[in-house]
Amino acid sequence: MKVMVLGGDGFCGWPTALKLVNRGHDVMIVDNFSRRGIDMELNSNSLTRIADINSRIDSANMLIGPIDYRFIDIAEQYDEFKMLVQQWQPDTIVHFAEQRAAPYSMISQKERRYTVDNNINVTHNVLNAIVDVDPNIHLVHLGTMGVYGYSKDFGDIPEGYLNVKVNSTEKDVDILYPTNPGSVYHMTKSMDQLLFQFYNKNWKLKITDLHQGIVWGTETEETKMDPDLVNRFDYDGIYGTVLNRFISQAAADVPLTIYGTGGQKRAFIHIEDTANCVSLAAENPPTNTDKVRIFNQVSEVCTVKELAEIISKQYGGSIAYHENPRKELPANDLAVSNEGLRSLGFEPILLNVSLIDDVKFIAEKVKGNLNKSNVMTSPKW
Ligand code: USQ
Repeated sequence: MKVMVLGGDGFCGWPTALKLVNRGHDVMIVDNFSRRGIDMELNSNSLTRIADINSRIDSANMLIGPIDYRFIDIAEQYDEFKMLVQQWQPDTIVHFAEQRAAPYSMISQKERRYTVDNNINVTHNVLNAIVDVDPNIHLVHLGTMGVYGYSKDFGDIPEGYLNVKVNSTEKDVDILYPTNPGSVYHMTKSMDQLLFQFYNKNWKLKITDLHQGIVWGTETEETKMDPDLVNRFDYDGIYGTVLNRFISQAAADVPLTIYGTGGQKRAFIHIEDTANCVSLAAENPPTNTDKVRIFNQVSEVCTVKELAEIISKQYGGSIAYHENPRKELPANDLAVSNEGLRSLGFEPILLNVSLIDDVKFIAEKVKGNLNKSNVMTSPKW
């Protein structure tokens, strides 16, 4: 299969592109390196050293299989992107090309507008290129659990659609789950859903939207193969996700930073599973186009406090409670279905001490790169 991976230089995109190559697919990465640019803008850095794209591509071609890349800013360069799709003729487009940090999207009007302009334009341009070039291309999009909000107000979180009974007609219908985003970033993923719904209704596009939980870990089978294939590891207050932050904090003797009570329950997934789940979704396109196919890409749920306690018990680090910079429930219950991906063969990797040990090992090796002044950089909203 020919798979185009948009945003294939990023934290989830790169290991997924490598996984797809390793599973025998022909891969083309399209990226504008905005994530690398934001590192410079924020004066932040990946804990691991990440090779430039040419070295990454050379190493992957030598050790794994056929992979190429093109520099295109899809939000701004529609014609160039459409021409590439026309020339390269992908069977599947995997779309990671969005600004993905909630804190970044809440810094100021500049970042709020960038996040909306970039994310919505990229999604809309990709949909248009598919309509214009070949409506049979399967689009696999990386969405987020954050579109649902994090509560049990409507019971366990289903996969995209909520079954409701309409009072006036007493009919049962499936509606797109009412969105409840907690940041401008999460709001853009909620808006993506409407774009998908319309393009599916009007042009019968084949779309899979993967609502992913919080990713942890940094390495996959493929990124371990060569220093030039190493993945990023964010620890800062803007791009670092909570468990990776705790692990790197424990390695660098920084007290673990719980925001608020730590009662926030979230869904988690290991980076290896991200790559595997996207591959499964790409290899098993929807068999009908009656509606957008939505899967929850998550392994398990856990509170922030539980995570901190696991890390602190294992590695002896202390815990510090900080005033929560975010507007979110101080504590919540959450239960999530992941039946769709399981039905395709997904067997989740669960949080376990040996895996956390692996990540801690890396964090230990590179802890010299941790800039303590980047740990508490989240904006308040
Ligand atoms: N948190 C802490 N301490 C920290 C950092 C975070 O207590 O040092 C708490 C936050 O307040 C929040 C939870 O941990 O309640 C998760 O925060 P996070 O920064 O790990 O994750 P989030 O901002 O929700 O975003 C991440 C990814 C995003 C993805 C989302 C999936 O950056 O791309 O869409 O996870 S989900 O959270 O399921 O919506």
